[in-house]
Amino acid sequence: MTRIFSGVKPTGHLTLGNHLGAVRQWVETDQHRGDAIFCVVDLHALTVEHDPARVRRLSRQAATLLLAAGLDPERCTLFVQSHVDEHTRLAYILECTATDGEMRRMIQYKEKAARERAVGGGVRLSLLTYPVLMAADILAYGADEVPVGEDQAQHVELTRDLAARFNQRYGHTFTVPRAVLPTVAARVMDLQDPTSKMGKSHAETSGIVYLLDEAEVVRKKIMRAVTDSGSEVVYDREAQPGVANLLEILAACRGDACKPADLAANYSSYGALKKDTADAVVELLRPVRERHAELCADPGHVDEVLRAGAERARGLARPTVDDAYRAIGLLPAV
Ligand code: AQP
Repeated sequence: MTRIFSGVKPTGHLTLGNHLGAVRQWVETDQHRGDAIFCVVDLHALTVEHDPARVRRLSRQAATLLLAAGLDPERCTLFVQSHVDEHTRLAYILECTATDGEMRRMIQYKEKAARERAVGGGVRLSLLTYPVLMAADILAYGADEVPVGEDQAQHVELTRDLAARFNQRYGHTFTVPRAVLPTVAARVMDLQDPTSKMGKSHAETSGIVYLLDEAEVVRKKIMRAVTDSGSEVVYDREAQPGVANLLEILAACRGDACKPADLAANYSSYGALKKDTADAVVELLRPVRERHAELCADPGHVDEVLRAGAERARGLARPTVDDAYRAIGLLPAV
């Protein structure tokens, strides 16, 4: 059975980008077709300036939202990264396999380090090494596939390199995984700045649709989306990034067979496109918000899902991590 692993980090409230780029595939496809493991990767949220109480709150909210979006604990494993020590145990071993040059080439590191420097903060060492922890998250479970948005593809590529290098040096230990990107909306852009990714930790929030935004807020944000200087609706990511972003969002809401370029032919004005996109997003998110409210009324259920998920995850990860310790030359504990 295909083993699937992916995660979401509690650095902010989950966005439409997280949903269309990753979570929806987990819910609609991945949990039905393989042994799917999903994780709230809370350790990754400590790599930038953070508020401890907020990270704790957002970790619970992320887990609750994943269940609200439709992850079914009978069909998949859901847990919090810091509840399973194997991730950090393996990360150190992989740090001994990676080079600092590889880490410094990571696009997210360059962007986030620049952001931290711009606000006068130091850059945490963990921001540099975070892709190695992500590799450990994936390799500990022998994942074959990693369903992610486009922004994470480079990190999965690094994971593949590290797994292959370790196997070649120390003997076959890890499955070499592959990234699986959605066919549309692999990179949902900010509605106010359609040349930047819609990111949950961005300070300026008017271009970001959050899964928990009220319907009216969602409508307002989409109706005010920056469009382009022409008036024709065409799908061209370079020349018309704002319109292309709306077409991708609408196509993704309508389903896999729907293509942004085909949709463009139905519109002669930006206003009509925005209205249909707003309607589609509101309908997509309505059940998620409703289910989230129900789950918030039953926190014991979420706790139990996370406890059982961590227990299963530990059992799966431990043998692989023990193998890696032995292979790299560490004396097994007796
Ligand atoms: N804008 C996006 N479009 C498509 N997919 C996206 N993802 C994130 N943003 C978009 C995908 O969502 C999954 C979970 O993301 P993450 O929690 O690992 O965070 P991230 O990739 O670093 O992006 P965020 O959500 O914008 O967080 P911050 O602002 O903290 O960097 C991943 O599969 C990701 O590709």
